[in-house]
Amino acid sequence: MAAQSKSRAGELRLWRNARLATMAESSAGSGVVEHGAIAVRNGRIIYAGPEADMPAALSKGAEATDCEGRWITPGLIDCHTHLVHAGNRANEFEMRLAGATYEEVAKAGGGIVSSVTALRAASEDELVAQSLPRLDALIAEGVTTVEIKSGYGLDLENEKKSLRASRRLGGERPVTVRTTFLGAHALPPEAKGDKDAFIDLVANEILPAVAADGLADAVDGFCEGIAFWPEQIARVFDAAKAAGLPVKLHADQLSNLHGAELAARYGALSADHLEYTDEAGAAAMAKAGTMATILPGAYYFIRETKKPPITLFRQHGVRMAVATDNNPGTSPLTSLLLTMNMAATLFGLTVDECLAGVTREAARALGLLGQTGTLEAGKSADLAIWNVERPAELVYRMGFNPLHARIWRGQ
Ligand code: DI6
Ligand code: FE
Repeated sequence: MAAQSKSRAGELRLWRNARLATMAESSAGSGVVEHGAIAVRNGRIIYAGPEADMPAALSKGAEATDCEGRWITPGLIDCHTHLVHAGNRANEFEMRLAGATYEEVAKAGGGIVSSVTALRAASEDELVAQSLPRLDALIAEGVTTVEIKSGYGLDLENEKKSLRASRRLGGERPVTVRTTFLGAHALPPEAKGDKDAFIDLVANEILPAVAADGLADAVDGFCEGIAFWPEQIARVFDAAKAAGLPVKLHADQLSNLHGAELAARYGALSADHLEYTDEAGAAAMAKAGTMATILPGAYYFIRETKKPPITLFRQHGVRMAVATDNNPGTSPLTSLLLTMNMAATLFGLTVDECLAGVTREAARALGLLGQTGTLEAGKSADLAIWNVERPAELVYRMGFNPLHARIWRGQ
């Protein structure tokens, strides 16, 4: 990797003597190429396949890197995070370990509202500074694309601040950031218990303003008894449609409010969590092409016992992505590698499902499959190069990072 500093965007670059897990849809399993090479020009893959079959013209004059037999996967994609937040809730964690209930924690000023208070008090610069170490932890494990939600601002000014901070993170580091507006996340204190009035504010004022400023790539909501009812989420989704933004949903995490069907009805990119989703929900998602985003970190951290219906998703052909759900309350997790291990160990996903879940399927869940997520000609050269004997090791280990190098858009 010595020649990296000399490279320029317009130059032809080559990674050779590598083993590839292309994750291409057309291939079986992980799309393994044993003696592989990847050629890149202007930040795009122009060839990925057997080194012996590569057109000779592609290697002429190329700046070549000998990968010494290492594995290359697509750069990892974390398609569901609340990474931009202020402070943390370790105190709440400690209280719960000491036996406090959620209500007691909430009464002591804990819960989601404490994160809202902290975010409102933080400047945009502080938010960026506090969020960078979390982003860096993801990047250190080969992440090249990350989705970041708002939802701790809960008024126009603070939601915009949160989304601007997310966009800025993409300028601070070599990583693709996609932002999601999650105004319907929780009820802020000033709403005084009036969920309908707050949803009106989100749908009629905050969302259109955020969309007009180009601050959001998608719209999300939290459909749950402790958050918002399906009819309320539907009003937010109608506003998203009017603004031309795709939707996704926190659905059926703690109870079955038929969030999966709601997401499907709106043609959502994904429905996420899904622990309490039933067969009708899985069938509706399959029919609509709405994906499942599996979030084992939150399941683990809140010690949930009901698992998402993975078998039903497979039977109905619902595609599955896997993500950290990084957030201060229910998933303070910044390792996509550990998340894969959890998805396999806790939910029984196969190695191929885990790897696809953080690459190809995560790209699909963000509407980015045309740009990234697999090692195929035409895509952005987002690569992760690993010191492993086989890709299964990426899922198998816990708390070990075998990343050798990470390439984002060819650099
Ligand atoms: N589901 C969750 O698990 C988190 N948000 C959501 O919609 C919780 C976020 C928090 O407690 O801060
Ligand atoms: Fe979440």
